[in-house]
Amino acid sequence: MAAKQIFSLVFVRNKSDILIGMKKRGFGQGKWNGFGGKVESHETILQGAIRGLEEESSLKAENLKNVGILEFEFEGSPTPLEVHVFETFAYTGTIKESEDILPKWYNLKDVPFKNMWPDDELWFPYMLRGEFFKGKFLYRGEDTILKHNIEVVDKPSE
Ligand code: 8OG
Repeated sequence: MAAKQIFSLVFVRNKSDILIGMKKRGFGQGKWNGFGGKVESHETILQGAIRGLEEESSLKAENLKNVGILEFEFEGSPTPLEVHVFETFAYTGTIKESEDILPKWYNLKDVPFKNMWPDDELWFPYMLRGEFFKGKFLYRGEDTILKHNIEVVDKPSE
């Protein structure tokens, strides 16, 4: 199996709402998701998360908190993805649409799970409860989960 690819995924929150973005092109096109992307080899995961949020929304995060880890395998692909999920309630800047992403606030009661990665609906409740989670998913294509497991684990030390 090839080395994992490391990704960041950042959600900006307030008490009742969450900021997500519609991916306009590339991997995950047409889906609402948090912000982020591949972590570069010269940066820490946290630095990658801060950069990914800024590139895709123009917001600068303060106090990013790691809330969970997701592992994805795709049938037929030798390279698993490891996605480090963060949230922040504190940020500066003004939200801007980028070439790749259209950002939008959603009330937590109206999160558009039907137009998101299918795994999100399964682990969002852990994030919203503040339980550090570790999820593993085996996908067929971008729409079918063949196998999954989610558990609450101790948060790794930073
Ligand atoms: O750079 P790019 O936007 O292509 O990075 C992909 C982003 O999508 C990155 O933030 C990690 C995230 N991501 C996956 N798979 C899944 C998934 O199943 N659910 C969610 N919510 N995000 C995912 O790569």
